[in-house]
Amino acid sequence: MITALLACVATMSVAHRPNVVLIYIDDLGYGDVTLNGAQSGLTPNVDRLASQGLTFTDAHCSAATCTPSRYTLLTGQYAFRKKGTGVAPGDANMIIDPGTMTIASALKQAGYTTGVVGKWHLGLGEGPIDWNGLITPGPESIGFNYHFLIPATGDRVPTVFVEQGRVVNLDPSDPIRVSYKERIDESPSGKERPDLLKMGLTQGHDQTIVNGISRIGWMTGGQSARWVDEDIADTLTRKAVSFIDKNKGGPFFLYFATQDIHVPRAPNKRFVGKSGMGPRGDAIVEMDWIVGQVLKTLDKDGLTDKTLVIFTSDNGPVLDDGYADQANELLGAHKPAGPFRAGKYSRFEGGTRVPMIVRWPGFVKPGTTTDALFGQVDISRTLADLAGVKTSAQELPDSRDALAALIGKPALGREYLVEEAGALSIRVGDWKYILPGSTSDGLGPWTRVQFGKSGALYDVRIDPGETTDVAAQHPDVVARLRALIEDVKANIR
Ligand code: NG6
Ligand code: CA
Repeated sequence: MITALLACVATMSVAHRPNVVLIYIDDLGYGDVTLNGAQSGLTPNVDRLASQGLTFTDAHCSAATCTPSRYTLLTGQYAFRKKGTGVAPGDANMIIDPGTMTIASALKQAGYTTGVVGKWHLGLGEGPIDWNGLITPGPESIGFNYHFLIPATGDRVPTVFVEQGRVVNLDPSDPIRVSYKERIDESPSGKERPDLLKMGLTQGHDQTIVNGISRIGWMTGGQSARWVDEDIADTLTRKAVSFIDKNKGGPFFLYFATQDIHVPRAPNKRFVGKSGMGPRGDAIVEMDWIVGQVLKTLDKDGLTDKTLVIFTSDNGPVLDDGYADQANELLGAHKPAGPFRAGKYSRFEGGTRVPMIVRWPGFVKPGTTTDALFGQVDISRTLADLAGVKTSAQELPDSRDALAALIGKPALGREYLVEEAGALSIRVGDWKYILPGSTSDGLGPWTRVQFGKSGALYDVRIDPGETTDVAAQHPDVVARLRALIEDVKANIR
């Protein structure tokens, strides 16, 4: 009797405290995976994950660029409530205040071992950062037991990894200095010596050259610590796999944020030429390999059945993002945003509607699809509640428990969802309303569209590509959605 009871309690706690692996891809568009229309064979591992899990057709990241999207993901607070959450420079200070409740600190409270591997882009330290000493506060101050980071992005200095607060492979006799204000680098810049570059530029990215690729920002020293872009996927994957192996006793939370498929797109030579679409497509193939390695590790460690895997992206797709890597020229029939308009940087659906798959054997029915409106803002509270952590209303303030939607139980999804790209738009059911102003259009930051004083209204069910503005026909809907945006901005609902 007692044994049966204990067994039952044990099953429950396993059920309610699954390991969690959150695979967060950078700049991956809705249409960049085969299951959403990309060429067959491009993403076999993502397809496998989908065949074992639940695919979302209407899931959204919280903003159309990296920093605000990640800020919201981790803190459950809309980035527009917090100053300084725009795309962060490589020497930005910690944007999330130490001690803030996050997915990591919530799960840590529940007894999880927590780790982040990959792109951070949420700032580090406090005041001028000394890259040669212990860099703190960092992820440890918001609940991560372990971190191995790209501090900002692949295209921003410093081009080094930071593990547990220290630059990896740093030779103390060759200290690192970083500046985003003045030139400190005496070696030729990307602007001066384009002939030294293996990848040309279209915009920006013309300062310090590292590994034949020029970057945003100035950096000197740290030669032995500088990464080789073509090896980043291997390095990050090794770290993620070893975190899983070490913590297989569980429960653990791994936030694995890839550099792929962000610029500079420099996949390992194993993947070069594999997509027929040049570096951007090959980076998708590399990204898919990474996913495969994670799934393989879970299988090998016997963790597949006890692990909730979430696969998604931080913002929509972009083609030319500042490097001349032929993303446009070699695109062919591929549609990075699927049927949706625009991509990264945009308030159109392509900016935030991203691929999302959830796998959790026994709880999520394999090979299913949901059209529920889902916002990544809800991931933090959903996981905290799942782990049984009590949080106050001030913590994870904009995040709601969306477990039913996350595991594909009949659920309506969010009744409204805000989409941030500087200014806001909102989805309510099939309505999509964009406030007056302008936003980026197309698959890059280069072209913009200006809205009239009523903004723009679309019915995304019949017009997923947001081609026909029906604001003039529905002034009542415009007024209602506009008021709702104002209310969300002013109040925590
Ligand atoms: C832009 C960069 C772009 C990319 C982006 C951030 C230029 C011209 N463009 O400023 O390349 O780094 O910032 O992308 O420098 S994100 O996905 O991290 O938000
Ligand atoms: Ca991004």
